[in-house]
Amino acid sequence: MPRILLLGGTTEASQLAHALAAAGMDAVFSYAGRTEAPVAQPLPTRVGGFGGVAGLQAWLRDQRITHLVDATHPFAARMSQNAIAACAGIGLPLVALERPPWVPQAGDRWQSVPDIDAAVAALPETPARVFLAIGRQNLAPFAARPQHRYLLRLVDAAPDLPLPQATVMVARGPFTAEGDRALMEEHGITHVVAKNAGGSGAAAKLVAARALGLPVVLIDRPAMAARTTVASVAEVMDWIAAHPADLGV
Ligand code: 3Y8
Ligand code: NAP
Repeated sequence: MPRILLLGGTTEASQLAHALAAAGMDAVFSYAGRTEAPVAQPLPTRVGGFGGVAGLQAWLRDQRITHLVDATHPFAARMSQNAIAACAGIGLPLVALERPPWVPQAGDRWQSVPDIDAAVAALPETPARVFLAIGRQNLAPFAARPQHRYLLRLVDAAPDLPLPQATVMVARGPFTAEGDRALMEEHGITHVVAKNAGGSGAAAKLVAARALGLPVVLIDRPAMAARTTVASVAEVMDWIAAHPADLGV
């Protein structure tokens, strides 16, 4: 009987949680605890870190987990690397549910950059009005460019932000292109900075930027070690079926 750990925090993870619950599977959903009130899931849910690779391995053993599904965000690189190392160390099957990166379409004015620091360097010297829709964890490097007016969108209100000219919008995705276009027009946005998250939940600002003819600084996702990866909930369900739990070991 499979017992699955689902590392969540994305739209696809929530979709998979519903599929596992509907199938009556024995599964545990895991959040990092980054937000005050994460969306409730239809599975037993744990919140918080495991304590690195060793902590994850101990938890997997104690909980008699037979399969690990990593459905975390493409920028949750440390969690994914830890899952790869933990599962390799104890011979546990691992699959990643990962959405493909966004690719530019006609009308897109994207500048792809490898990381946050390159995104900061890509902004102009002259003061701009920047929609910084990358969450809260990576704001500090932008303090090197205090001349810009930043519009920040965060899941939870955050005290003492590192940016002198920042307007904060507290909102949780998924977002709509119409809503993001209105927001960007209202704030006279001249530049958008985003992570190449893929998926549908964060794509709205790219559609809005295209419609408004705005430049987008798009941060490539971090490199990831080799692992089995699928792109749909159905493929995860097939993978679980194709990897029966070792009987009694
Ligand atoms: C805690 C769980 C679901 C999952 C929904 C997806 C879509 C909406 C869009 C913008 C971009 C951003 C951010 C974003 C989106 C989905 C998905 C996605 C981007 C929640 C959630 C958790 C988090 C953590 C949060 C980070 C932040 C990133 C905001 C829940 C709502 C910018 C990523 O304030 C903070 O500290 C926020 C931290 C990590 C990135 C960062 O580095 O700051 N996600 N987001 C998860 C946990 O504790 O394990 O609270 O319900 C989940 C979702 N956020 O069930 O439908 O699948 O991508 N999340 C990015 O893509 O750039 C917002 O504003 O346009
Ligand atoms: P990260 O930097 O890769 O992970 C840092 C540490 O946080 C991990 O080593 C682990 O702690 C803990 N952690 C991360 N995800 C976890 C999970 N699902 N369950 C339990 N512990 C977790 O992660 P992050 O980028 O901060 O992302 C945190 C969460 O937000 C993830 O669930 C991710 O899917 C979600 N999210 C992130 C982004 C983003 O842009 N980064 C966007 C949308 C959603 P230990 O080492 O102690 O185990």
